[in-house]
Amino acid sequence: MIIEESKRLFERAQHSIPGGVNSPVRAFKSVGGTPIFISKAKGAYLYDVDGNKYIDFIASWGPMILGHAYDEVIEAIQEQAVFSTSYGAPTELEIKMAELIKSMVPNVDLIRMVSSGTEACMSAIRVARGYTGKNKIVKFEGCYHGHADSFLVKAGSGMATLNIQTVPGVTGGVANDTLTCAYNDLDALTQLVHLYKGEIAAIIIEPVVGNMGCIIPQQGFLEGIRKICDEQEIVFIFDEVMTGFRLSAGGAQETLKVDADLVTYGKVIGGGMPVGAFGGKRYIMESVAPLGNVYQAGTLSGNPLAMIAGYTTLSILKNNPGIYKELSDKTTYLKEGLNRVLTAANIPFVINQFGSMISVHFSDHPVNDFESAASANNELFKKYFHAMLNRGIYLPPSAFESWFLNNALTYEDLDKTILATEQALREIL
Ligand code: KE4
Repeated sequence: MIIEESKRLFERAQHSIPGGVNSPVRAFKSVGGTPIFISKAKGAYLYDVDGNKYIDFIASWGPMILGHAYDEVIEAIQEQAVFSTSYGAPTELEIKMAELIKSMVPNVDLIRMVSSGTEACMSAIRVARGYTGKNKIVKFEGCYHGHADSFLVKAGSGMATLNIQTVPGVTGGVANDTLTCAYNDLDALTQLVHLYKGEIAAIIIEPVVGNMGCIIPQQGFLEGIRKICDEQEIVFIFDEVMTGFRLSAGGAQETLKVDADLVTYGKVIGGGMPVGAFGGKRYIMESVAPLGNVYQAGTLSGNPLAMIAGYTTLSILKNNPGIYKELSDKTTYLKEGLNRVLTAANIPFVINQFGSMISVHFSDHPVNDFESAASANNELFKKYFHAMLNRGIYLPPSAFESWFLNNALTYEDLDKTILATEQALREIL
């Protein structure tokens, strides 16, 4: 693969942008090599600045569930743009968006638009603290809820990728109010909640994890947290930035049949434009300004261009629920093919899949929490990543990320990915 122009651009970028990228996971720092600079994308394919074509398994880290440059979405953005890109005043489009979301997901009476998943999660935590009058939150090791200070404690995604365990600039005061516990360990959580009885405002979780690779909640885990939150008057927050509108129209609440008190969204909700949202039960959301005193705001929140991209994307998903079965079937087909070639290579591996989320771990043990994800052979993953990239398959550049399928992928693309894996394993083992 010739990537001379990407190399030139990466060198130039580092003179003006920290690390040459606007988000650390894009820098290939954990897998090594030069990040690929993209020139355009269509459907399931990315095209880099050297003219190379890739089958895309990142989908912009989740948003591009319909595939890139989906005609209806692009046309909607083009039509809206001529009426200006932002007003800073309410519009009917924001009401339609809120009503559409409420028609798709359970337990959301009121919802507030923001511009990123970080903002959504940061705001949800503040609402939980303001509503309960309690300070501490619980997050799970390896889960990632964006880069707000409270969450940068034993987080996944880029922090795990770069092995950053504590972040300079996050004060001890903030970190002390963030308690952590291993994912899938209900006993440890029960003890933690007992130890801090009366102090915990919220428990926030990725109901299906994407930021340690894909990790699935064990039977009874989420239900057990729901029970603890009911008994201890703790706000249960589902961070559905990844799972929302991806696992099903109703997201993880619908798919896993567990109710959250507050839910956060991002990624798919904006169809690739900057949109996040937090919402939930009216008696909690009524704390949010200007109704209540929990202040939260945003210049570009609900701007018409982002709204029309999200509204069009969600409408397509709502009106074509078969997309979810198509995506899940394609992911299962991919899993079965990868399972076949990885078994034939006679190496330890685990494939975790849930709906259209999937990850491959070179591990001789189950991967069901951060410790087991971190103890996999991630050096081998780095070699696998590059061997696949050189064959035109663009995987997430980290073992601590879920792969995301988009519905523009064909079974021929999946066969190419399975064959590339077989060839890559011959090369690297
Ligand atoms: P953003 O602020 O990046 O829109 O969303 C933060 C966030 C919150 N919650 C979950 C479950 C998330 O996965 C994310 C962001 N995910 C990462 C990838 N794992 C975004 C990619 C990046 O950081 O560039």
